[in-house]
Amino acid sequence: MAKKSVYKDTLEKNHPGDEEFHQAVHEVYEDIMPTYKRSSAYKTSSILTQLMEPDRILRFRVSWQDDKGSIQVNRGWRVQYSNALGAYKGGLRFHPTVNESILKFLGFEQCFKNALTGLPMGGAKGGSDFDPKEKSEAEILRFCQAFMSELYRYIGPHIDVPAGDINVGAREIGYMQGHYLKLTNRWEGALTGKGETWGGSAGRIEATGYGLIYFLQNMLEAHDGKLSEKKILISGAGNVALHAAEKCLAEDATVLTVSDSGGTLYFKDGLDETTLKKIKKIKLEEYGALKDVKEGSYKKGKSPWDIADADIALPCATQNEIDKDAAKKLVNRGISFLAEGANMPLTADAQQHIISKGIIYGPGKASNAGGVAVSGLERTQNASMAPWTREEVDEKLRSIMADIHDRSVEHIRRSDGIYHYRKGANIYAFTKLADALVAYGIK
Ligand code: NDP
Ligand code: 2IT
Repeated sequence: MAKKSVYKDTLEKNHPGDEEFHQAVHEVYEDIMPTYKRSSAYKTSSILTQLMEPDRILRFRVSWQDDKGSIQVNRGWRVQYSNALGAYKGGLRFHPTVNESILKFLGFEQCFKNALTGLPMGGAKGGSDFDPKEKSEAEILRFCQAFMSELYRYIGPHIDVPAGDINVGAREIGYMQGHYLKLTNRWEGALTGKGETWGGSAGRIEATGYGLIYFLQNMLEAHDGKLSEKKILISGAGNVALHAAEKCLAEDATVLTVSDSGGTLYFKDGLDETTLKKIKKIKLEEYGALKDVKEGSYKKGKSPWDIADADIALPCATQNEIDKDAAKKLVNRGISFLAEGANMPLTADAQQHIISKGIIYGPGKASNAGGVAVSGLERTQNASMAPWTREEVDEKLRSIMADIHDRSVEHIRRSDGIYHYRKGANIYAFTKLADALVAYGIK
């Protein structure tokens, strides 16, 4: 009879059908099992079972009035996953696909990512199945206020500090911060990703994309490579993707693609700065679509991996956007490095495939941690009532990403000349979380 897994049955029993959550847990537990098994304290403290169960999940109804005067009802959540290493911290996502499985996977990942930053932050995620597409400004404002009317009870600078994620950017954070002020009358750092003139950190908007490129540069350097003149496929055309593209151009790399839910925009000779500015305006300020961009050639329904050969892939859209077939395409396109801007953009099969083919792989919990790291710096600035300059923040971001790179290789050796960053990052973060839980006795 097959040996029983120490955690799989509990995962099935307590989180039935939560595919994305199972996927995230399996990936981590596969890597950390030898570390876990070596420690009797981890076993006595039931660390695997503790980490599989969020501290709490808050779910609430969000009723709001549309422009026609009708009441619309959405579901809202905050998964406060673990505050073992600091107050709960993580983004809010507004997307019709949002459900508890996705938020649990994101909350779980966030605990490990935040541990890697070295800043005192626990992990959380939240959001709603609200679809902002085709909604008016007034509807977005009313929805954000209705959402905060529930969420404000559960957050605060020492409890839980939300930020943005898919479809939650500076505009939505502004509407929620305004309503938090109205409801609590307290000016405090209860949200990050605020605008620079109203309490936000310089550089937070760019931080995930820029941080991704800093991490990639560390990966390249560790393998005797460099970024300049490399050809890059980027998926997504949101906050993370477009700021990653911006930093690539600044480093003389060639960006061949960006994409959105409609298709991919391909630039045979590389995206230029003027066009990138136009795309940023259309996607980030006007909430438009890539199909309306005049420059480049638009490939409806296609992914970047369907289109061109390149050296590096940066998936920056959403979870599981790359399945095994797409991973095979990436291998055939000659990709030698892949760093994740999105959270879990590769299915388990896809990860296995690219790792087995020797592609050097930067897992999101390490490579996209720059956003939450600068959120951590925003909290410090809010708490000390002293803002820092863009240069100071950028220098700190570069140094945090270099530290995350080093932490991701601290517990591993090169195999066939390359680092298996996923394993190293998982072991480092797991050890930090597990040691805290052991130290607390029982929590
Ligand atoms: P945005 O909302 O700014 O952009 C998301 C982009 O991905 C858009 O181009 C969107 O297309 C596309 N997209 C989203 N969902 C889908 C889907 N189901 N299918 C196809 N395309 C999709 O979000 P962000 O850039 O902030 O986030 C992107 C990823 O990065 C997410 O995985 C997020 O969790 C992760 N992340 C974000 C951080 C942050 O600080 N913002 C930090 C760390 C990770 P369209 O415009 O057509 O909807
Ligand atoms: O996935 C992420 O790390 C984020 N969406 C950012 C979280 C944050 O608190 O800045």
